[in-house]
Amino acid sequence: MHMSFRWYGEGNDTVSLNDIRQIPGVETIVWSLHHKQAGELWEPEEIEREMALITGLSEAERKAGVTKTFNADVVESVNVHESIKTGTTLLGMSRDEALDNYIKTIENLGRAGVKVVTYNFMPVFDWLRTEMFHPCPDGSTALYYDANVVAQLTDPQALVDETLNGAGDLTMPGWEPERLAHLPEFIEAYQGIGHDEYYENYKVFLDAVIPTCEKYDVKLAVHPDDPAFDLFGWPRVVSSKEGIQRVLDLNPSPYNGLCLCLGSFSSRRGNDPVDAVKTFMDRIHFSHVRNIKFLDAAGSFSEVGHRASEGDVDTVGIMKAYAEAGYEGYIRPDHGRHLWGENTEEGRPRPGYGLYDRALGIQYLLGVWDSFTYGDER
Ligand code: CS2
Ligand code: MN
Repeated sequence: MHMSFRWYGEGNDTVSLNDIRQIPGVETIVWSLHHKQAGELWEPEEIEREMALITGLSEAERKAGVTKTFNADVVESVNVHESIKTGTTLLGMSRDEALDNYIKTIENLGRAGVKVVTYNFMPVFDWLRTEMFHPCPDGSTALYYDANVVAQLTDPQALVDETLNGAGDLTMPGWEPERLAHLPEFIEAYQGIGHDEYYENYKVFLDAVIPTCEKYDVKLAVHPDDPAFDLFGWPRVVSSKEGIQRVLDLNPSPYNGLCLCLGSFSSRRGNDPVDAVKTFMDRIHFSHVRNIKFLDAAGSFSEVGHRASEGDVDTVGIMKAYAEAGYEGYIRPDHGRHLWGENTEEGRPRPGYGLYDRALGIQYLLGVWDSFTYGDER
């Protein structure tokens, strides 16, 4: 197993590579070219530049005697253009053009040595929360989902206007103001697309991309829907055990795999994360391990610390299942709470992506892992 940490890049993250270096056990930096829009081609030079930054050391670090380095094996995410998900031409891009750019991007990443490419297949938006800095009982803040608020809203624009106080304050990926400006076009493009049609479009994507993944040894890893149920009447198809199985069956190549995010998966009542790990082990290339706590019958939840007893996700059972299977893929803690001065007005981190709670999460996950593997790996 390779422990990893997500980093948003120089000047784009409140956490530095040097901070991450000091967290015991981190081998891999999970990265992306965050300025790229869905559908855009990633050029070899920009890929190499970012990877060199991640895998190298600065002059100052070298002088100070630092020797620990990272690999840049995992990309999260290369986002999928809406034309691919809807099977139409959207925002001036045809499905074929978007597929072509995706395929070339995989080739460029593979040539540069990247092993896993994560993506999601959620309609229009990435993850959704109703609050980014919700106060927790211990004085920290965390990402929060109020199911009652969402239930009262009929369309995403209302969520933006009424709950998130206007697009200017949005910090969720996929909810950028430029994207929201096209909401009417998205709504129209998704007319008539139910779950079956969506799986068909998904298959077109996989069948187009997987041969290149095989050729360049890049494993494709889908992140479950977050939260794991339909929103605004749009189909979400990576939300349950059955849905995931269907996605894996769309293209049976082992390169068609999962970034199994157990926090996202567990947001759907009845989903069993430990069972999912055991069931899909052979196709899990990357995994996010984190915890959430349900707050009411409607399914509202708060994100909580990684320890199993903090919430409803059995993070010990998850790590035990990985350890017993001799899992050789990548794991990262996912969102953390904001601690120890991270939740002040000045210098707030990207929601969920502060340093401290993710560092604590790593130490917990590694502690659990070691308790099941100690002796085997020495
Ligand atoms: C991530 C997702 O921050 C997060 O919640 O887990 O944004 C994830 O990176 C994407 O859905 C994968 O494409
Ligand atoms: Mn995740």
